[in-house]
Amino acid sequence: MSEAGNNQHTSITPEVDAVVVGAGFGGMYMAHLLRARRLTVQGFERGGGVGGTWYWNRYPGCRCDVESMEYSYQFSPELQQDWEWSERYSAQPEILAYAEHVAQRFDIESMFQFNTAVSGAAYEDEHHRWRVTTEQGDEVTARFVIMATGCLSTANMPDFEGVNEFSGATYHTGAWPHDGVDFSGKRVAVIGTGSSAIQSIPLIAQQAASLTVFQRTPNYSIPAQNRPIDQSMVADIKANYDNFRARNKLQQAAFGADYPRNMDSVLEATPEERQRRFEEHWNYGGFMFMGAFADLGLNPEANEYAAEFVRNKIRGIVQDPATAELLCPKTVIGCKRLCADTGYFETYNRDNVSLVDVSEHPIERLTPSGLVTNGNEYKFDAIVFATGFDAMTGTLLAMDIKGQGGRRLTDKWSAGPRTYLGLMTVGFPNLFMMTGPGSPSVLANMITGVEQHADYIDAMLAWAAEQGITEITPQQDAEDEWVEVVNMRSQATLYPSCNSWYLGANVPGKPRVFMPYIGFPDYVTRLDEIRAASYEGFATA
Ligand code: N01
Repeated sequence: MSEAGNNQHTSITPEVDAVVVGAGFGGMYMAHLLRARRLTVQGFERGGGVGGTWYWNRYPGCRCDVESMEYSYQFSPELQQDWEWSERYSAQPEILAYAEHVAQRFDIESMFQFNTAVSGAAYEDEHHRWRVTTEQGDEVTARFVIMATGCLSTANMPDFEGVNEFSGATYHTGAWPHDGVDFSGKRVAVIGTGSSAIQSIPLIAQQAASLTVFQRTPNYSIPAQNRPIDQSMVADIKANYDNFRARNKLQQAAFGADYPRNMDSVLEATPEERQRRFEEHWNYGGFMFMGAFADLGLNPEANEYAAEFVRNKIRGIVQDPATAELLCPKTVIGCKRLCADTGYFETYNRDNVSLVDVSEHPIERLTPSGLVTNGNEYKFDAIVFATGFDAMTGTLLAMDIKGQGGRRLTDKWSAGPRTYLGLMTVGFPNLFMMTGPGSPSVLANMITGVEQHADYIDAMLAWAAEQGITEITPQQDAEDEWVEVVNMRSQATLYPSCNSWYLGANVPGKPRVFMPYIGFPDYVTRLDEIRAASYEGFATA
């Protein structure tokens, strides 16, 4: 169905077995599985169509930096064989087209009501059911609620003074206009230098009269080395896709099994070998730069070799030495999410592009004609907020979720999210989160992650039905222990050493807690053990 076809506010089923919130890759597959088991499903989706993150993020240059042959569903061998990707890394329109194809092929849209944002969910203790309400005034009761609401789905909009005074156009990369934006002849500002900025800046610069980038923290970026997909590689993978998937699931991040990766220490390599290896991985492109040596993510001394290699690349690319130095990150490489780009640093050699450092003098306010930092006013026709997301918890906490005894999720998580397995939280029975905080989620291939979660939840509900169970909730000690495990795994890495969104550090006032679980294979093993032990750590009624 086209997006226009989804704009009708259709009638909903008032009492169902399961409500699924979100029609991104997670919600689509979850709803498909539940229906196959003959459960009644009511889906709600805030957007006008399927695709989740790929529905909203339509900014120029938006593409996935997990390779196309890996960033796709694996539940249907036929789908896997039929779909053709055109580039090594797929661009947003192609991924959205894939999501729409899946929705049509498996008749998924009929289960969802679109343009409908869930505003609250309250657990009714006496009936063991959830009452789910929407901003549009719908009300549904369900035994189970599955929050497939995405990890990066609530925009982080800085609360600048005068934010509504600017008379030009403003955009957030995560809510880009569907018809695109024509920046021709315009003076444009981009605020932020994360992945979204790094992908969009080169293209905005080609179109705009002038582009000024406001940078608070520089970021490491490796050339994506994107290109048309290699058809012989596609044929090889398709000839044995199951084996390819299985090997990828054994990787820490559930992708990259065939990428070059080395198991030795950079500290033991000669200077020539270090340089050669880093060059090789830079030329390979993208995330796998960090596979040049085994200890880059673990040891600060080792990490500094990789960091300095990238800084030297920036110094070699960017002609103005002062700009180059401003673009050189000082933090640990890989601590914030590594970016992959096409011509990002080169863009600063253009005459129409300038960089303003706001690390010491933050943006003070917006004015009718632009913005002010360090006492200077910069004038623009358009401002792009590439300022990221209230990650992992933002969307869940924006809904009014009330569990047993009317306890609010916002109160329970006031000092940071607490879950068992990133799937459930004590006091909120029968409410599941897909790729919730405490699961590998954003540190793994997201489509592999949502499929694993959907399969797990589906199996758990089938088991509950067989056992005559109507209520499932984690046990307190199991949740406490899991929170510790997630925390300890992050402490063994360099992740806690910088202000990343993994820690909630990008949102003023958000508790500083490392949210994802590091290591997809260990996670899957642990969940399989728990299932084999009749869902150990869960209480049932
Ligand atoms: O957001 P970000 P993003 N004043 O949070 C700055 C995924 N993704 O949308 O670093 C000035 O990374 C902020 O500065 P600082 C991917 O997981 C994937 O770019 O906090 N600046 C930062 O520079 C990614 O990591 C893909 O100091 C302010 C920027 O805004 C995640 O989404 C593509 C500010 C935000 O960067 C988020 O990426 C795109 C302020 N008040 C995204 N507030 C691919 O797969 C914030 N900033 C390719």
